[in-house]
Amino acid sequence: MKQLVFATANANKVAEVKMKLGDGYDFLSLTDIGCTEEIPETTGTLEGNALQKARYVKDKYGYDCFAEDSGLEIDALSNRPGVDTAHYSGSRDANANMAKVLNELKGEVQRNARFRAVIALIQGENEALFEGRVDGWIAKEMAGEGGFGYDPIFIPEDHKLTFAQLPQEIKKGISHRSRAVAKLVDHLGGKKLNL
Ligand code: ITT
Repeated sequence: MKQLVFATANANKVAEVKMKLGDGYDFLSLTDIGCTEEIPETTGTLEGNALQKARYVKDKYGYDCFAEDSGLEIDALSNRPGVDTAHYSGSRDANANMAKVLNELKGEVQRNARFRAVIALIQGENEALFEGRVDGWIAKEMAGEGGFGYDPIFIPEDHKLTFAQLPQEIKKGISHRSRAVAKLVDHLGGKKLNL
């Protein structure tokens, strides 16, 4: 069975992708290959960062792999936090990050936003990118306990509740990550990954 590394240190991403995929490839985590250092993300775009993470693993460890970079883009904030989503407040604390966004949008009626995910896949010499997005808007306050990151303040279109309030099965069906992963699976010839 072909081996493929998912180059992420974010256990929530692994859990969400796991829910989405079945068997077909032998999936390895960064821990499995002994990669415990922080992988640089310095390019300034989701596409660039996803490729940077995947290339790092391919170059340093030799494995075929895929990496994902994702972010929240808010229209009224000129698409911020974008690549800075993970540490927008200066830390990775989700409550502090959401509080900063809510504060910046105080009194703002135009609250349109989207989550975007870009997956970079490297197999041998070949590189490919897959994008997924979900449109929605930013709630007035945090609500819900499910999910992770900014889920308590993101209401996906066609819904009235945040990603943290909605059943995770619903998030799985429409999320930016699920949509990008669906394209990845298609590209791999419909073969599913064994996570
Ligand atoms: P890796 O780089 O190791 O994959 P990371 O958490 O640093 O993990 P990113 O640089 O891609 O990942 O940052 C994306 C951030 O966007 C993430 O930390 C969350 O704060 C937020 N985010 C991404 N997907 C999300 C989702 O489905 N729900 C809520 N927040 C999300």
